[in-house]
Amino acid sequence: MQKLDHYWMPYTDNPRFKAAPKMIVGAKDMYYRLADGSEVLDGLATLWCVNAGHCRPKIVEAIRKQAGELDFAASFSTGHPLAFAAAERVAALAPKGMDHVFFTNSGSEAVDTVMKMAVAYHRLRGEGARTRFIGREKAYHGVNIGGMSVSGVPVNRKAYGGILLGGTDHLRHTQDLGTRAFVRGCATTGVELADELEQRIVPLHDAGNIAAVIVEPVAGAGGVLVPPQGYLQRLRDICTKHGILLIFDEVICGFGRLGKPFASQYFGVTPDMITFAKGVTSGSVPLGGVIVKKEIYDTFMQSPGAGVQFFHGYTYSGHPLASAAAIATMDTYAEEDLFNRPNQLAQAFEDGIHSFKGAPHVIDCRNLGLIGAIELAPRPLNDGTGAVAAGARGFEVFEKCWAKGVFVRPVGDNVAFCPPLICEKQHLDRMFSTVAEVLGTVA
Ligand code: PXG
Ligand code: PLP
Repeated sequence: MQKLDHYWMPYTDNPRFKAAPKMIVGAKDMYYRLADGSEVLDGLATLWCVNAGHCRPKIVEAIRKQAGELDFAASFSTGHPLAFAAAERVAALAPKGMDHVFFTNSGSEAVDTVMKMAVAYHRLRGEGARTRFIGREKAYHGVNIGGMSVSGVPVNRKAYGGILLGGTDHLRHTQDLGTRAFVRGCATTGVELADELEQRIVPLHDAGNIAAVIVEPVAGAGGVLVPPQGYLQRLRDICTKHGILLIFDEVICGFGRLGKPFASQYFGVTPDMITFAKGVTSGSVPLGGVIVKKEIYDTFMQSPGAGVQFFHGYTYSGHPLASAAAIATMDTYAEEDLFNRPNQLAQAFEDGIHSFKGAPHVIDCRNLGLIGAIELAPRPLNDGTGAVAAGARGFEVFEKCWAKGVFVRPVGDNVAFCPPLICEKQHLDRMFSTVAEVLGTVA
């Protein structure tokens, strides 16, 4: 029996895992392979990443080849062709006018990078007072200090209160179980929630002190919250009016999740900066980054004084293996027309998600493109105080589905669905029917 003591697992109940390990030893396309040879259907593209499916031949081959040819060359004052080629490919998919790409190794690094870029950009333009950031309740922007500070999932923040950035505020989230539960796609009500930016935030902080507003177009790890119709456009309009940068954190939405390369194109709203990660390599090698408008890049390049224009970068920014993986991943997306899969499967996916209306414990169903969630009422503790065991039902669904060979992710008491874009209707059917079976057994 392998020793499990030494690995401190991220975002995991370590003793619980180590007592009954869910150990994955291989993967192919839509499935994991476990040590006993059994298979588990991947209903969440692992961690919302593996959009092209697992171990796809072109991606595997590109990584193998690159490892033998150029294992590592840095991007600090030296370069290698693949990083430039990867940036060109990402820029080609990005919304029109967003054509410069800075690489990081993760989404968390992308978010802290975009925050530093935003502050430095304003400073270069003589607006050095613009240092505040506006995030949103229930947002997930990674775990580094900047991203955590603009995030809005309380459990991810509470232990670190003293080191959260001071200059932040949060818009309300857009969920309303009272009036907008069980809505298919974007709700027709709720656009006015964006007005909080202009009515409360701007007067309170003064526009001249605000660097940027950061939002996930569809919030992912906070429970899959779909924006009301017109909401993102209204945020865009208010930001433009007040000289505030708008950042879309597309770490989950990017690379085809909504049936377009980026959510920005799906919603027809162009931000100033986009963060991405995950799907850019279909999870095969860590990679993330920031895409910016030409005007932002040009402002840095035209900054006075010789030398480095942006004092920021990671040792592994633009790593050759990650660059090779990204190029092969984008080839795979294009060759298989995978960004169109959400459009082809949207109705089946939506019907599957909303078939849970009326199922035990289900208080909301939400979906857009190939991302969705059902929300369960938290389990009451029945101790006379009205307290609940938050997340217990969600976790039980995850464990029971795993035992039946289907992986879906609990985020609190939400059960999230985000299958690889290569999935077929039969995979959706299996995923939803397994969850339905399991829900009937959850106390
Ligand atoms: N922004 C968004 C919108 C994300 O979804 C990050 C930033 C951070 O990316 P990295 O690569 O640093 O993890 C994410 C990542 C979950 C879960 O609980 C979600 C994410 C990561 C890990 C777990 O479902 N999203
Ligand atoms: N800590 C030390 C001591 C380092 O030398 C470096 C990078 O040179 C870092 C942290 C940052 O590491 P990375 O560039 O991989 O983010």
